Amino acid sequence: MNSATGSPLVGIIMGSDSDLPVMKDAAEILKEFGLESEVKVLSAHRTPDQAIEYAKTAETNGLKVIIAGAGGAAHLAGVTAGNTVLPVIGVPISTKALKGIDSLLSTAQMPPGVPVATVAINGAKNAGILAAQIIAEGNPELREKLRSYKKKMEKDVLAKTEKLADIGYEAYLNQ
Ligand code: RP5
Repeated sequence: MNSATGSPLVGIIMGSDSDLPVMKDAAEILKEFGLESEVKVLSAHRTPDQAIEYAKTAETNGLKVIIAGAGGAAHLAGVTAGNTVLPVIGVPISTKALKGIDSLLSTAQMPPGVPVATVAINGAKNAGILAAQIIAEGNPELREKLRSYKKKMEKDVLAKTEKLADIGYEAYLNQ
């Protein structure tokens, strides 16, 4: 939340509600870091006026980062980036026909001057973490939460490698 306005700092938008099972990962990880987000379905193709309006008003509405997910001819992140100076993180959504390669290329291959920070196909969790890292600039408490998150990942992996060494790979696979 923006402590001055009480409004969310991150906007999570997606081209269809069919993207929600992936995009919810961004909202969930942001919540883990204590950041509220607003979640909306807005399409660059089906609701172009509303998608552009959202991007144009995002800054005055108190948002700091926008995460935009779409699949196929995935133009939502790009159109959003073209209409705001806020950082835009693009999430290419996996597709039936081309497994999300179409989404990845159409999200990432932006023209010079209009960047979209593109994460992996279905990488909504990383989009949320990246948004938190952007917001953490000048926010030592949030920085600390991000540091602890990384520390926990390290601990978890080291515990796994220790167990693997203890019991061997065959027992590890059968556990
Ligand atoms: C894109 O088309 C959406 O982002 C979604 O990934 C894809 C399919 O949309 P639906 O037909 O499921 O609504 O615009």
